[in-house]
Amino acid sequence: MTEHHHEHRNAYEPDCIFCKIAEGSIPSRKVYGDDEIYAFHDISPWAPVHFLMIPKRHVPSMAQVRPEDAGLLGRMLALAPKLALEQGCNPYPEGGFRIVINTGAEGGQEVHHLHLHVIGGARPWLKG
Ligand code: DGP
Repeated sequence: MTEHHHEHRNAYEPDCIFCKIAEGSIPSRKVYGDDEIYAFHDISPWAPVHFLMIPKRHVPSMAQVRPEDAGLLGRMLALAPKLALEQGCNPYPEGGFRIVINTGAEGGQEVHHLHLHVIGGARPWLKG
């Protein structure tokens, strides 16, 4: 992937796999969808519950987030607990979940379309 793709925040990036998942041209196991947010099961889960939440609009990472994105990010975070319970996470406080946003190479980001990992259903695990 070139710098071009890391910097641009167009509505749709044709080379982005999560843009294709959001529009349905790459299949995924849907958890949730609305006008601006899509959620789907991670293809290689780290725990019994592991889904990803993405903005449908292409934002490469947290590094490109702007003040005008605060509402969208807030809606994603506010939605996560409801989806986590629906997907089988146990209730707080005995259960719960973890939300992870890998950002950039040193943050462990592999797919350059902003995504929240929502992970639970078991005691702590770490990636890798
Ligand atoms: P990250 O390292 O935060 O960029 O994690 C990317 C995650 O995306 C990783 O856990 C695997 C998942 N993933 C990658 N490609 C696909 C795909 O085509 N479909 C699904 N469902 N998940 C994918």
